[in-house]
This record gives sequence, C-alpha cells and structure tokens, in this order.
Amino acid sequence: MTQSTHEGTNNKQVPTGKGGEIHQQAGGKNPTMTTAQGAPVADDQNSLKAGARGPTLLEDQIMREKIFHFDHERIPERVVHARGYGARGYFESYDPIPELTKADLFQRKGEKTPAFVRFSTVAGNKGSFDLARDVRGFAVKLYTQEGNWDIVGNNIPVFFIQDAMKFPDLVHAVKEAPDRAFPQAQSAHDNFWDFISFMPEAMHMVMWQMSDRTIPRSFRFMEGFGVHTFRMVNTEGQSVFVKFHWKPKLGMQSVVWNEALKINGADPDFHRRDLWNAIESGDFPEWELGLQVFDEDFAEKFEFDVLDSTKLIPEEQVPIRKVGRLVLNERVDNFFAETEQVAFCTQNIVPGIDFSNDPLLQGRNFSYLDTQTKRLGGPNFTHIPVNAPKCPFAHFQQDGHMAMHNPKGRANYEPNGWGDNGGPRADARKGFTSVPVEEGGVKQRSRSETFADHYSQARQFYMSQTEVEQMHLADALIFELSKVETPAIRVRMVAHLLNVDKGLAEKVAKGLRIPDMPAPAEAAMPTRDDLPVSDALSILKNAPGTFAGRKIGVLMADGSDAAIFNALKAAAKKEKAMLAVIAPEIGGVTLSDGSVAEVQEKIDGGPSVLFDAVCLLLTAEGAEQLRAMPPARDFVADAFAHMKFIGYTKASAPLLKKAGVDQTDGGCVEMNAEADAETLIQTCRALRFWKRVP
Ligand code: HDE
Repeated sequence: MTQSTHEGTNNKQVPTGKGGEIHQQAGGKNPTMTTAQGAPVADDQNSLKAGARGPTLLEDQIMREKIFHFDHERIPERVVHARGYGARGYFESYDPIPELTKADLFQRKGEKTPAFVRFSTVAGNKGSFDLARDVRGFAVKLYTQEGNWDIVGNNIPVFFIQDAMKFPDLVHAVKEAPDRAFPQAQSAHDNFWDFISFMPEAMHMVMWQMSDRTIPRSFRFMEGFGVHTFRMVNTEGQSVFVKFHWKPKLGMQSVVWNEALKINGADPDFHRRDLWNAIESGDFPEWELGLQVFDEDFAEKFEFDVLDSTKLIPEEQVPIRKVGRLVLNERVDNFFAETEQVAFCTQNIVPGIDFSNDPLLQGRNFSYLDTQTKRLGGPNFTHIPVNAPKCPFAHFQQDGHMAMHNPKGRANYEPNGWGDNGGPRADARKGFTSVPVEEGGVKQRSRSETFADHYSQARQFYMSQTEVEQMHLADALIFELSKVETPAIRVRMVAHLLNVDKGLAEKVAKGLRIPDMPAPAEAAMPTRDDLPVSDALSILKNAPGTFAGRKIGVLMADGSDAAIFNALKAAAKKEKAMLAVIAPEIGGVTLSDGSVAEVQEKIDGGPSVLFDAVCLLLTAEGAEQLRAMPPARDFVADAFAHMKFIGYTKASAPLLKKAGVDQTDGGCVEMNAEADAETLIQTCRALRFWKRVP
C-alpha cells in the first residue's frame, strides 16, 4: 500500500532506497561537492587525462556522470501552453456554501487551502516572448483535504471549438507551419486564419482573441475562467450547474498592440518578471473566486446550450457570487521542479464537484493525463512534490518508473483478508460519487443542433465594448489579416464578420483594401440582434480606478528636482504603486539637493513601454542632454502615442518637442511643485488618457 502525507512542495529532501527513509540534501553555505552518488569531488575543473596534453580517459567517472546528467536535462515542453510561469499561494474561503457543494474547501469560513497557479501563453514555445497576442492559461491546483482539484482555465470564458476532436487541428493551425517552422508565438499567419475561416463556431472566441484581453498588462490584471459548465453537489445529493470565475483584485488592464510589439523586444519576460517582482515586494496578487450557479430550469430556458464552450452566460443574467479569494504569496524555489513539472489535469476533481457533458471537457479529461505521462516520463508524476496531494492518500498503485512511494507490508490488492494490515478500503459514504444523471441515446458522431448559433454572442461581445475597444478589435483584425498572404483567406474572414457586425466588417475590409465586399458567410442560424449589451464583457467599462500595482517610470538626469522626486516617490508608495528611475547612465543621478537617486534602468534599456505612466523630471540641461538621445525621444513619443499619462517639468519642453509632442493635452500634468506629484498619481488612476486616441 502506498500511504503518505505530503512533504511540502520544496524539493530539498530526496528519498533513498532502504525503507524509503529520507536523507537531507547537503546543506550549509558551501558543502563539499559530491557526485550524484554522494562521493566527494576533488576537482570540478579538469577531466582525467593521460598526461596534461593527452587524451581524456573514459575512466573519468566524475566527468561522465556530470555530462550524462546534463545531456538528459530537458523534458518535452508542453504541446500547448509551453511558456508559463507559476507561483504558490492559497485559497481562502469566506462564504461557505455547503448548500451547494460538499467540496471540503468550501465548508469553513476563513479556512485556507494551499494552491499552485501557472499562467501561460498558448501558441509559443517555452522560450517565446510574453506579450504575444494570445489567450492566457490560468491553471489553478487546489490541494484540498479531500484531494487535488485542478481548475485548468483560461483568461477568456469561451473557446475556439465545440468538440475536443478538433483540438489537434486548431493547435496545428496556430503553431509554426510544419515546413518552415515559423511564425513563432503568433496567430497572424495564413494557416491560423485559413483554419478559422472554415470554423464559424470560432467567431465568438475570435472576437475575444482580437480584443485587448489577449495582450494583458500582466497576469495580475486579468480574469480567469473555468470555461466549461461544471456541477456542484451537496451532501444531500442535490446538484446545480456552475461556472468558475477569477476576478483580479487590482482590476483588469491591457497594453496597446504597438506597445506589446515593443515590450517583446525590450523585455520578453515582462509578465514573468512582473509576477516575480510583485511577490518579492510583498504585493501579493489576488483574485476572488466567483461562481455562476444555475439549475436545469435555467439551462433549459437559456438562449444557448450550457454545454457549448463557445458560449458564455452573461453576468447580468446569472450574477456572480464571490465565495473566496486566491492569493499568490510565494515564488517557487526552483522553476523546473514546480512550474515545469506541475501537471494539471481537468480530471482532477474532488467530492462535491462533477463534470458536465460538455464535449470539450470530456475530451480534455483524456488529454491531460495522457500528456503528463509523456511529458513527465511515466505514471508516477503524482510522486513529484508539486503534484502530490497534501492530504493523506492511500491506494494500491505501485511500481513504474521513478516510484517514490512504495508499498510496505504484504497487501497490495483488495479484497483481502489481512484485517487491520490489509490496507485501504473504499468508503461509499465519504468517497467520490458521480451525480446520478440519467444518460442514454443513439451512438452517433454529430453536433447538437443546440450548438448551431455561431454569431449571436460574437455580436453581443462586440456591441458590449466601448468605442476605443471596438477600434482596437478592428485594428487587431486588420493587423492579423494583413499578415495573411493569401487574399482569399482575408475575404473569407470578412464574410464571417458580416454576420457579426456590418460596421466591423466594413472597417476591416477597408483596412485591408478589399475592393468588393463578399456575401456574408453561410450561417446555420441568423445572428440575433436582441441580446442585450453586457458591460461585464468590457475591460474599460470596469476600470479599477486605482494606480495600485502599476509602475511609473521617471526620466531624470543630473540636477533633477529632489523635492518633487521625493514627493513622487511618497505619492506612488501611498497609492501602492511602483516607481522606477530611468537615466542616461545606470550609476545614479545627482539631484538638485546633492543627493544621489538610484537608477533602475539606463535609458536604452528602459523604454516607456515598460511603464504604465511616465514623468519627465528634467532641468533644461537634462532635457538638452536627453534630446540628443534617440531612445529618450522614443521614450516620450511612445508614452504619448500609447495614451499614457505624462508628468513633465516646463524645462522638459525641448525633449517633448523633439519627440513630436508639440502640444500637451489633458493627459499631461505639469510638475512645478511637490503637490503636483500627488496630482499626477491621482490622474494616473484612469490608467490611460483615451481621449488622445486619434
Ligand atoms: Fe488545454 N491542454 N486543451 N485547454 N490547457 C493542455 O496539457 C487540451 C483547453 C489549458 O499550465 C495540455 O499539461 C485539449 C481549454 C491550460 O500546465 C493538453 C483541449 C482550456 C493549459 C491540453 C483543450 C484549456 C492547458 C498541454 C480541447 C481553458 C496549461 C500540456 C478539448 C478552459 C496548463 C498539458 C499548465 C494545457 C489539451 C482546450 C486550458 C495537451 C485536448 C478549453 C491553462 O493536455
């Protein structure tokens, strides 16, 4: 029998053979280096040779072991969501819901359940850049007292396809083309749009994908969704349907596309660095868990099929009930041990939670277990600390590659007659039972007719966006389709857009210079025009009204005003925002009072795209010095073009002018005195000065 309590997620302890007892890995500051077998090493610099200039000897067991291990360091990257970043934390229940579910983590107010979260992009390889226009994975592992529950979600509440059978095609289409192995980490290419143009069911997701949701400012500022309809069941056996939502405490925020392109060059690790730094500085990212709960009656009445993952239920129709919060408060000790080896499986549910018949979910329940076996090398990936439950577990599974928890005693089967030594027994009262739904039907390969409306919610999403967001969405489509080399694909996409919104289709057609408007794509059902606007679908309509968690970049040079700088630092701190100094050299700037301010970025490496707002705190000499530097001009020009709030001293005018900002506007705050620091930070609460949009 394998029975254990979990030993924690850090990997400092390694098991040895005899009896499975644990020996500490050598600790201390500078322990004697050993081989993997524990033999002390005398020389780690030179291999064993026959003479100083002679051939290296095969006998050198130490070098052979070292290189052998290095040769085997890589494991296959995830087939999708390869690039990701994880952190530890906890879920805290603050509104127990025993009436809805018997899931143990929801029973007691204030109880904390350990969690591991991994955010990811989908299409790019492990080494790709963070600001790809892409869906973000939002996968949460909750180590409950009744087993691990994985909510393997995305930052978008719907998906491209309705049936898991199409997933390999979707992924093949979006990833690099097999012949040329490019483009990397992007959907702006022929294969992707060719596939999509034949998949009307993808149009709702395409609206989300082309919106600013796919270029989040950071993981901390995005929502998460379980996507599928799940079930919850209480101790009485009563069951309801549920959809899971994660709502970021700091509100949502995205970058603009031109910014994203530049961030990828300036800091390809922008998102992972942001998460690492936030946790390191004690500014722990936080989300609330919201539930949309509904019953069979609602499911019957709802305009769309709740089993169709290309549809959502507007929050206005089924309001969200917040039941707890997720806090990320610990970085991993080792990226590979935890973030790379964490194995999320949609099949990991606990008593009180159950699946629905969503065909996408059903397919995923096979895929995740299967893929972990390949990726992590065998069936024992649950023995890896990050994947092991933190509650007691007991079963008769045994052996296999790298088995760490091995049976003790004689019993490894049941039923057995070994009494108290006979090991675990199933418990019908406590154990997982499926909701006893009656199912039946003719075996068939088909798509339910209730899945047939492909355009109505796409339209509802588009109509629910602000004017700025609609413009971004149209621009994104034009950008992506401009990268498509085959004109017929562009035309097919415009034909679909005609079923979403005529105005949108016309804008895109104009942006692509399509001379003749095609006929609308053939639709299984006409687009509904009566779905009400849902404000919850917009980012900008839900502006957080705070600059907390954001970062202001202050451009300075020798002589910059010390009093204003100190006031700005204080105002940012009060707002719980961050501040970075950018200067011509990294070694510091001497301020007006002779003090020296630390510099975080040299101007070449700290473009304004890395900050949410900027301030030009310059004297006339400083402005003159920076005016001559192209990166300083880009710093200002980009901040202005990206609708950022800009603080500036009057003396900065020559730099502003050189950067093409002839006229300041309502998004620019003049910095004459200390009090202006507070004004600037308060102004930044609006995050962008959208009125500047041309
Ligand atoms: Fe995934 N998906 N997926 N997916 N997915 C994987 O599992 C798959 C889908 C999602 O940080 C893989 O461990 C199929 C929807 C996330 O480790 C793989 C289908 C949603 C992650 C897989 C879907 C997701 C994955 C690749 C269609 C949002 C990263 C590596 C039926 C609800 C988890 C791995 C992490 C990863 C299969 C569709 C989210 C191959 C077959 C819908 C967040 O198993």
